[in-house]
Amino acid sequence: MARNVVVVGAQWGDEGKGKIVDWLTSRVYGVVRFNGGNNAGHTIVVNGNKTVLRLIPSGVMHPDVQCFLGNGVVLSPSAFFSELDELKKHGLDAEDRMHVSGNSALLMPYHVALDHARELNLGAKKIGTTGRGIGPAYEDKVARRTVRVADLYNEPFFEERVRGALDYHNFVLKNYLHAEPLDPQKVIDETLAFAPRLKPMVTDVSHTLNRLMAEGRQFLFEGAQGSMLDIDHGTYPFVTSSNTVAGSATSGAGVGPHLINYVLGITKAYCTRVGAGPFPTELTGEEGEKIRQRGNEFGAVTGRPRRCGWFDGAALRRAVEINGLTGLAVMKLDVLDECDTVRLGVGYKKDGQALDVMPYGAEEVASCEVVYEDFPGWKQSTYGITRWDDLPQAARRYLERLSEVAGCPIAAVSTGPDRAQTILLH
Ligand code: 2SA
Ligand code: MG
Repeated sequence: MARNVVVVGAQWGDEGKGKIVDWLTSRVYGVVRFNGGNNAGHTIVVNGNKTVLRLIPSGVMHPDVQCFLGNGVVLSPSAFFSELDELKKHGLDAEDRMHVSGNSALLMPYHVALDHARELNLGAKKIGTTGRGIGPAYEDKVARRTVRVADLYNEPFFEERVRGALDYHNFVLKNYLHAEPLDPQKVIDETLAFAPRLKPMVTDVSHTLNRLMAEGRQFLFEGAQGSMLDIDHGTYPFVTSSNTVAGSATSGAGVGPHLINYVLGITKAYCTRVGAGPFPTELTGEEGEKIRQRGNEFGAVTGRPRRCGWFDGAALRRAVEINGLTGLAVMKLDVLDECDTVRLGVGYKKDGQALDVMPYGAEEVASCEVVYEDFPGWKQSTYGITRWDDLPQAARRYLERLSEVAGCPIAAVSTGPDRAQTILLH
């Protein structure tokens, strides 16, 4: 595979990016996070102990790999350090391999308070956020009201900015959201307490990456969430608050698009979503429950059961276009092993019109009807298969059609959680 690779989720998140990133990391010098914050999550096993990575790039498991958090990330210092401490507790000290952009917006305690209060106020109309303050943190950044990592080292400026932001947010919390306001001094003191520990990691990530790439070092850009949660291209307003598409690897890390050589889209052989919003191929009955149990589909950060359904070709075609996917990694094929029939969404119908790509906007998507093609189940185990030719013929047919509908070649198929349980195609 090519030098610098961007890995993105091609669905609604939780496609299994962690496994692929971990697997590709052995070839690279560094792994870069460029969007989102501690709303991402995947479970890893460190020295036999299960732990969840949220903010720290999945590549951290490889002992020599450098980890970068680019300017596009919203950084909660408390979440960041508790994650580092958790890793350390399990025998992985990764602190000296962390590089954090001074331009990253800080995710502050008031962002978390706002996220919670808003969801409560929305009631039945809530987005189903992860409650980590991600939306409010990005809002502050775009409103030019935020504090950034580098501001921690200019205390008078930091204080003034936090007081200014809290003046505004406390008013909203108290009068509009009927929630408790926060004490500015407490927020300032608590956040500044993280500054000394963070200092050695603060870097000009953009310049560092450019320099190292010019020296021929290879990097992997690890996207968080999925394409259908992209703030612009996703099922708005049921989306996250950052751009999750591959293009944001460049703006969120400060490198040019010419430095990206391959865009790998991760998709499951079926589909899941957490939180509210349209999901045309959703299975609400027993069949969905079977996939949830077999696929262990529960959120890594919040533990929420994920909604499960069939593969959605119209959504994937959209993902192929908005990311410019070079190849697909199809994950968790084995979860479908026991299905009598496997259904593949090949497009939508809306008002009698055929659509081959998911339309924009939640309302539009919700009004679509899915067009399916049915495939006979293979009814045999694909678990752990490592060669394409060893797959049952029915499974190969299904995957070939999936690739055709998506409009993108399959680069890899995953048949189990282990690194080795992977079929490589090119
Ligand atoms: P937010 O918190 O503002 O980003 O939520 C907005 C929407 O984005 C969805 N979202 C996610 N969907 C799937 N996985 C995510 N990360 C965790 C994981 C989720 C978890 O990897 O398992 O543990 O529940 C993630 N992060 C955000 C979210 O559900 C909202 O629909
Ligand atoms: Mg996840």
